[in-house]
Amino acid sequence: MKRILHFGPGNFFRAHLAEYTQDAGGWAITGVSLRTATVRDGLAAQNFAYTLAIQGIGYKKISVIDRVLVAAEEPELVLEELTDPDVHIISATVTEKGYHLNSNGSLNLDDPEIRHDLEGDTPKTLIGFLAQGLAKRSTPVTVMSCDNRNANGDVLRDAVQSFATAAGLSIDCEVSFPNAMVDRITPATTDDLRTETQDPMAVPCEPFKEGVIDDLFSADRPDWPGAQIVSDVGPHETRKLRMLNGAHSYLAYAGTLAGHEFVHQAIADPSLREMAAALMQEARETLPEDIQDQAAEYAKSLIERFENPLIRHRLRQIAMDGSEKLPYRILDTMRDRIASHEQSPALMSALVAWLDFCRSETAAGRSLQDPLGTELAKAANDPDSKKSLLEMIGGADLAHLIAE
Ligand code: CS2
Repeated sequence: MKRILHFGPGNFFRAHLAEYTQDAGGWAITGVSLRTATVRDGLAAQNFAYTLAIQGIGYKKISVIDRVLVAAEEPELVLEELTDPDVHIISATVTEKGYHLNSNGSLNLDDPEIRHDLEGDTPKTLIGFLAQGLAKRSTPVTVMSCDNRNANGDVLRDAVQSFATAAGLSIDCEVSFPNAMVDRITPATTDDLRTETQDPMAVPCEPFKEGVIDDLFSADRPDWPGAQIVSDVGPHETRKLRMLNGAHSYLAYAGTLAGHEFVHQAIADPSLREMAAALMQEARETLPEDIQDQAAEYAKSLIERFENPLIRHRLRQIAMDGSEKLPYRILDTMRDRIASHEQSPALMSALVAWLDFCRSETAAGRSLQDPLGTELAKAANDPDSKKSLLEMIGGADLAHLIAE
């Protein structure tokens, strides 16, 4: 049977690519957890099947995954899978920080985990595994990033290539890295859901889902029902990252500061709602003209999706890893607007909300859940914390716009 080898079999993947692939039929998925055995052990205890709890619609059994490997325990097996001719797609949802990039989007060769992978025999990171595995592979394969990043496929291709160059590896098999835009709001599983479904591995998600992928497959792919295979994902990706994720990040920081816990509570707060809608409008105006009209409907539907009280999406879950998310959710949008001489009051409030969030969490003695957490907390204590914090996310050029 044809296979997808997927790195990062967490909730988002289990609510998105896994369901799409099951619906396509005829394919199986091997999951790879890089570090912990939690997902493998949980799924193995129930023959790898789990309940997708589509909030407001019902339950669906997903049984397309038939194996999960834990890279930290069995790296050799993972490397073997990477060369398996039955594997036609290697996909990944390892979150933004799983790519170990610099703020300019290139691979951070000084990152301790990347250094480990360059120096040792057995890798720990997605990038290390891909470079080593592809160097040993001889049949064509598609490597598909499903993480929230601009040009996620291009970025992954460049990161793998720089790793290979630094490690003296040569990748000779035919391989493509399509860009992909993936969307489905998928919060963390709660104990209530586990009890309600009698399934410790259940995954909650909203009914809406969207997947748009570049038509750039080096090997076979499932016929994913509803997915759009297009010649350029770029505009779809920018729409989603700037409008949905940008507004999400604003609500996460401003909403937490205002004392809310969930997205549906923050969006019901009139001043936050108004600002989130204004941010979507500012983001929308930076999109290519041919999708601006469609984006007006999209903004309306986003507000409705955020309002859904059944999706108990914690603001603090979205607030995590801001240093990785803000550059392309907020900063790039602001820069595009500056270039066309437009003001960005709503995007600015999102940035200020992040600055205030970093400062107030640090003042309260809570650590920031962010790969740069320690450095951000230090910067938050600086007398000129605005400048120091913005510098850390590559946003020093925008500091003069923010009054204190
Ligand atoms: C969220 C996303 O956690 C976050 O940062 O903005 O996970 C969001 O829910 C998804 O991108 C929706 O597709």
